[in-house]
Amino acid sequence: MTKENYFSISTAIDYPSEKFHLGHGYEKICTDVLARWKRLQGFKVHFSTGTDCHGLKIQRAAEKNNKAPLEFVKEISAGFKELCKVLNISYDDFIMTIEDRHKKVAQYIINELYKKGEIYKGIYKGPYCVDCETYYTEKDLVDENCPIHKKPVEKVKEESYFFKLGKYQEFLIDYIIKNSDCIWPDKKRKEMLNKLKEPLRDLSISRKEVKWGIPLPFDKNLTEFVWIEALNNYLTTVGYPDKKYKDFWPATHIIGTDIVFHHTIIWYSILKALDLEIPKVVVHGFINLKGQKLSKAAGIRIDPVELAKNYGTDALRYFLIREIPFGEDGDFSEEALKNRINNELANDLGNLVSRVLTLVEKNFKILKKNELDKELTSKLDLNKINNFMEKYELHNALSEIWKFINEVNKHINQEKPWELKGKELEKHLYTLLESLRIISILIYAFIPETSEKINKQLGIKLGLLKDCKFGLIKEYKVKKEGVLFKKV
Ligand code: ME8
Repeated sequence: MTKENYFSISTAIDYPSEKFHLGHGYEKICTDVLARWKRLQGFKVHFSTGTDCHGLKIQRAAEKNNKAPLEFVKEISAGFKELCKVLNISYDDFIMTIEDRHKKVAQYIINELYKKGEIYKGIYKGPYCVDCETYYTEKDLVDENCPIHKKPVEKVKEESYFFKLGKYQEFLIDYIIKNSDCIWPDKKRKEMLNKLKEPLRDLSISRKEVKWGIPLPFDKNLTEFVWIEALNNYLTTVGYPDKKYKDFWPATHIIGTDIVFHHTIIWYSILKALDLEIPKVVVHGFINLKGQKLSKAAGIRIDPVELAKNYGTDALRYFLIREIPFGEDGDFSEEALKNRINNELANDLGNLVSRVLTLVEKNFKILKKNELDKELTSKLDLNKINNFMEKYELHNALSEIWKFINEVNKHINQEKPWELKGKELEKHLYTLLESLRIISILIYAFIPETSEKINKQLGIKLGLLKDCKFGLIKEYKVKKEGVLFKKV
């Protein structure tokens, strides 16, 4: 395999300061869909996720729970791992930043920057929001509060090391203008270019008072600022600085709207300073509940594990991707979830599979390859689906797949195969089985368990996207099993 066949994708690493919520689940599902789609395209994929274990926010959360930070982050991180399992997230690496491999990489990177003269010592004075683990200027504040959390900030004044972020202003503007697809969606790219109209300040990268962190290799009394350390996780998981990291670098980072600055302006500058390639940053929207931000403090929390247990993992995955246009904020509603399960999953897809398999089982032990019904096969527009996926329009890709599912349903209603006999029936049913096989490939990235169930009933193995051609299977021996989706 050449480098062109490798693809690396990551989610943000979550703060294990409290239990996960639906927003975390949503990000993992979107990333999983993209990772599985790349595998279907034949890529060798590296997909990483994990938890961001250090810093003041975690240190305080552990104290509040009367736990040592290490014990605390291990416990909460186990919950995030369980979340991945329940949501059927096909990650290759789950990193916790307390691991030795990460400590080594983080210390190596900051030391390289120090040796290159990118870091100097000074005094940091200014507001800091612990919830965001972010330094602000007085100008950033809204009514003296953090612009994101709307809570009072802390005033920090301490000896600190600084990364020469300001020096990268021109590079960033030039890079982000020239690489029009480095940040998706484009409105986020423009937002970052707008931020770059203001002069960038150098960035404090160490904390004196925070003991729960990775010590600076060149000044062991200080710990590394958690954001800089956390961003390094993306290099840890691909094995940097060992040469083999190059196969999987640069990665594509999937993140939420609140951390674009960190992943572009800060991360791009660090990578440039290290002479490393710049990753692509893909930004999804936020999930709200009745227009309100999910927040434990305000009692607005939706548990994705509970939803998956009540409605099924695939139903939840399908709903989130289909309902919320990727890149936009969206509202969660249980009513809308139920509607989509009943109509699109149980009726459109579930009934289709059940109808076709019943007809085949009733009429044939083995159904051999046959002439195709061109009227139906011409209804599938693979290019359109592929193009939507390339443009990160996941909701439109799903909707286009469903268009085909409904074309197949319509075709059955019109042709009434239960009235056909002999050659005509064989031709008709073979085309229907081939349609189900292709549908099972196309839905795999979104609802993998359902795809596997369909394949099992068809008596075949899951194919790749290149197998989405009608007429590939020589003979079918189907075995119908229970319903795919129960109505709710
Ligand atoms: O930001 N809807 O961790 P985090 C959708 N540790 N996505 C949401 C969301 C919501 N309601 N709430 C949060 C951090 N997210 C850092 C990342 S990466 C080097 C360090 C997303 O636990 C959020 O945008 O606060 C982020 O991408 C991810 O969940 C983790 O958020």
